[in-house]
Amino acid sequence: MIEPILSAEVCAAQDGARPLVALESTIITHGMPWPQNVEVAARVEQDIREGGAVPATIAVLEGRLHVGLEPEQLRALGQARNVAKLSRADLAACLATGGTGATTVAATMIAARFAGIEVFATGGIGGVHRGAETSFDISADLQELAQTPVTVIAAGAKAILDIPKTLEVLETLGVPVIAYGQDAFPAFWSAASALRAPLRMDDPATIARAHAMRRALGLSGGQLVANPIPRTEEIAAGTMAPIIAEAQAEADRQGVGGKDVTPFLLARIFEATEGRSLSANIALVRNNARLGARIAAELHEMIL
Ligand code: PSU
Ligand code: MN
Repeated sequence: MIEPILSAEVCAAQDGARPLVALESTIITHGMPWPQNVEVAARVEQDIREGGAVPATIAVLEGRLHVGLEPEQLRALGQARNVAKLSRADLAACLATGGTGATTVAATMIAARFAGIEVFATGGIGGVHRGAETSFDISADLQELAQTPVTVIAAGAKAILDIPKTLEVLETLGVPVIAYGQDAFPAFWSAASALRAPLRMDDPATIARAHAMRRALGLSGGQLVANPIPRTEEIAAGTMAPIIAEAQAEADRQGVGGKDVTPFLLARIFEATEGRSLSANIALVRNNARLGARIAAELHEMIL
């Protein structure tokens, strides 16, 4: 009943059976300012190609699910105003009403699975927000990781979240959290948080094998691969802490709630740090795309 629209290169990749890596679009529309968002989106797609896989950026355009965007569609989405942010709760409604929206980690996982894509690279995932004990603000991304079998590569979680609580919820939900190449769980702009990740793997082949093993066992849900930002690009946690606290205080003052919380905090932090947080953000997304391409290539080899 629903036929996704594939980009030309995704279409060719599926026919020729090449490895695919999904990319989300909320990071473009709600996660980074224009025009850098469009440049980064194109650059990240290119990183995946250079890593030997094919990028599939996911979005809903005028009521159609797109798996892979043509360059002009990507540019238009990055410039458009009032694009909806689509999580699990919103995806079907947007398709049913002919809307246009960008997919979060949760919705991108759903679309990727639907299109047969098992690896997805992004920047940071949603999680348990600070103050969740009173706000109950826990991202639908965590539930999605528990039920949809896609391996997600992210640079850990931003300190706008409560990282210990986020890890606790992931453990409760039975989601493997795998630090790549180190013991510590990474903290987005910083390569290491104070917490140890539950699992560690040092090469893409092992991550691909673990993904395939979950499938063989019939386990629902995906894996979270937490890939640290390159050390040369990181920003010390102490530099970001007051900026994040100020953004959070402003969100509380303005009574920001629901799905507006994360985009509000991200926009405030970008303003407050000028270029610095953005260049770190770009470096870590690209790093995740490159790792995603290698994992997808390994997984692809295993099924040949
Ligand atoms: N965290 C980031 N950058 C982002 C997001 C989260 O560091 O761009 C986006 C992702 O699309 C993620 C979504 O899936 O925000 C989570 O939103 P919420 O907290 O409302 O579930
Ligand atoms: Mn939320």
